[in-house]
Amino acid sequence: MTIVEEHTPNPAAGDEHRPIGYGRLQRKEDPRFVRGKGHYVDDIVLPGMLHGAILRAPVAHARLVSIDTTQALANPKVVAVITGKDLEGLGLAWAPTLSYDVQAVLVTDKVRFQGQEVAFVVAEDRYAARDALELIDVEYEVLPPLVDARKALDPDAPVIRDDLEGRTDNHIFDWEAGDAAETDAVFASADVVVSQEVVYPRVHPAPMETCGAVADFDPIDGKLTLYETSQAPHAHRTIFAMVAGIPEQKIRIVSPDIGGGFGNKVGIYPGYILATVGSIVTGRPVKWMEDRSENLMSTSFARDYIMQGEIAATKDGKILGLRTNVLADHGAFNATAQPTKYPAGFFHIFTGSYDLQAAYCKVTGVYTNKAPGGVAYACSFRVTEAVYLVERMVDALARRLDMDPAELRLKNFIRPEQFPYPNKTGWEYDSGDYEKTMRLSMEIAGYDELRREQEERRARGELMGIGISFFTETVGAGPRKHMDILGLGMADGAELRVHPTGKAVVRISVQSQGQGHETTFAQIVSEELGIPPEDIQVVHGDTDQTPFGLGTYGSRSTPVSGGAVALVARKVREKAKFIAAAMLETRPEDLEWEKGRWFVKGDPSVGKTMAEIALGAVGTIELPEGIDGNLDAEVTYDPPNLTFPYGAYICVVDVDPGTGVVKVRRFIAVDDCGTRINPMIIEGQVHGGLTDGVGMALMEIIEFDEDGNNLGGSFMDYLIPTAMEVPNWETGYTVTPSPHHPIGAKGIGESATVGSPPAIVNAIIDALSPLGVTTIDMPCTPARVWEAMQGRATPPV
Ligand code: MCN
Ligand code: CUN
Repeated sequence: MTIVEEHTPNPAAGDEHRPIGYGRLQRKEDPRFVRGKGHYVDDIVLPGMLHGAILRAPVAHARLVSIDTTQALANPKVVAVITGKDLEGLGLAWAPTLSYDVQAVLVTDKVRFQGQEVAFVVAEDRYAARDALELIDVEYEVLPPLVDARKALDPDAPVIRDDLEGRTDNHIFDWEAGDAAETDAVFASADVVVSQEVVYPRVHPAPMETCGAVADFDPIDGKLTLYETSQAPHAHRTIFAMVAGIPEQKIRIVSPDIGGGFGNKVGIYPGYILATVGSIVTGRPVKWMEDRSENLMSTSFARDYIMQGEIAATKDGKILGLRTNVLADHGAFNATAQPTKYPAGFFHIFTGSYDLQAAYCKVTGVYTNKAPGGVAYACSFRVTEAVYLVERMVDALARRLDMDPAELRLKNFIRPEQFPYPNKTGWEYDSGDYEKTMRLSMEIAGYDELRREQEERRARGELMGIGISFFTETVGAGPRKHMDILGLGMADGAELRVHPTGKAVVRISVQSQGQGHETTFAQIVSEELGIPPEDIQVVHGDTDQTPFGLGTYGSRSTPVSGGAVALVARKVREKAKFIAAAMLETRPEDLEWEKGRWFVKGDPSVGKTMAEIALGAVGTIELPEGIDGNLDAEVTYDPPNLTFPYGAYICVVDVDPGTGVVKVRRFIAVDDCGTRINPMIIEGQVHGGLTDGVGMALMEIIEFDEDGNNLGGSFMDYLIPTAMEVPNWETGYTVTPSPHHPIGAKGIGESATVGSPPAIVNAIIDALSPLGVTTIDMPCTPARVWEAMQGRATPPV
């Protein structure tokens, strides 16, 4: 692993002791994780706890004729069986999705995807619950399934959502961004137009820990404690209160340690609601935990975008415009988690990192007989699809113009002086120096040398490819006037208290699934207050203990909650100034701050440290008017804009001419996420994301056969990468702070997943180009690569 340090820490300046940026502070959470002492939902065992299991539909589309639960109920270990009819009685058969659609909690009328929830058994143990599923007798009338989005709008397509009044087709929405007429004019004036269909297949985030919940409803005081695998506990609580009618103060949602989320744990699944109903009905706690197949077949998928891309340019390689028409397969219920204003997420960042004259996109969403959810899998709200499209199109253009793809990108980048840059579809990019990052990545790769090596190998008949991707992301949703989930605006709270002994606790509204928040958020407070990170406890994941906020997804924790934490620390610092002034019997305006202490201007020896002030705050001195005796503060941070991290990725592949097996030989990733809080954690995020990228580019896909059967329902079929398939990552970085973020940080959690697939696929196409290959769809399995090498499935560009 190579890390090219852009600026080397300078120990003489005390850099390595600074909490932010330089120090490779070890993660505070790891001592418990590496010893197997993490505390996950499935570790929770409550007195008298029962276990729930879900009966799932074996077919994709069918009318429910009847359910007979008599035999299951006769089993002595079974405590309750809940069906859609029972939920109808409670008004809970359907629940709102995060996109203002509704989803069946349990089927009442019709099965709409394979694996859909049909009944819920509550039993004394997990095995009894599972076994009892087989005792439920269900009669289905099978209907023709629709699993091909391209056929969803055909007049003879089966109508999936006949539950929605007046619905006669499978159309969900049409959404557009950019100026169509202006884009048409630019395309008409261009020397070159390249068109290509680019498909991002359905994939699944597949976190190590599946989804689950333990519901504990106390019938005496009416309080529901719900332990859940949730990336957004506060949003879940509010939505639960609205849907279930339980008063919000009587709901406590706890998300303990989470074994990976990757977007899979943003939504509210029927299982969470069923565990709750199970607990209310039985008066005992109920645990429900998915198995792997349930997770892969029934919870939030990602992508499933069919994109018709067009790029226009002058003959010397100045890109003029981009145009695209997208068919978005949303499955049986529109349940994508994204801001209401943006049914296609942030896909309209598809103008990428380039200075264009015009751009236009249209996205059409359709229903199919597939599991709902969507967006999830380190996607930054569809930025993944956008980046994949533009980076594939730029490479296609380079091939058409016979230009080097790096040179073409360098020629078209938005220049540093153009920031803040308003793009053609409505975003304002905050900051960037793309050329610098691209050149650093080329330097680490030894780009020119690689091209020479490629020529030599080609002469010997070897298939070596070099692929580039340069991406810009939109992460850190808010501001809340533009971004919401079900009307809840995207902002985050933080509460900070410095205890009398100078130790601190910061309470945040976002939720780690492995990203290391307990460490990095302590580092932010430490940077602002001078308290060592190990003396700062970060509390998250419990709605009874933390302030309201919208949670973790779209790499928004650092951009939004990180901003809140920096600001709340500054507020505490300000309050400390007044207390210090009282202690020093001077005026606050006569004090000056240096790391960890307020001192008298011009007399640095007279001052008070944070710990002294904290003790003073609860002591006996007379405090100034308006200052109460606690060193604490709270804020809600509504960010003025998103942050726009970016990166330059270069991938080198070798394709075996005999088998079509792709080997990723090298991968160079240079990221810019603004101010870097913890370089080690950032590197870990990048390594993980790059591994995701190898998975999606080479092996991951959820496919369906024509009967609607999900063919990716286990890890035997849905392949994920192992150490065998990944190279030794070579990472580097540049630092271009966000001008509007309190500490200049941008998000990093999804960058590598977003940025790496196009680099890998571009490298594969580059490797195969001597054979006339111009396009290939993911995943580039040996079979698909082989097909392409035989000249099939690859239309001319
Ligand atoms: N960080 C930093 N300096 C920066 C930016 C980030 O040190 N300039 C640190 C953060 O403080 C945090 C980590 O890097 O500890 C990731 O931060 P951020 O980019 O803010 O992303 P979030 O914390 O909001 O995490 C969400 C993001 C998403 S949306 C997915 S999907 C994903 C990802 O994180 N899921 C993950 N990375 C994951 N990593 C793990 N281990 N598990 C998941 O489920
Ligand atoms: Cu889209 S996956 Mo992350 O935003 O939780």
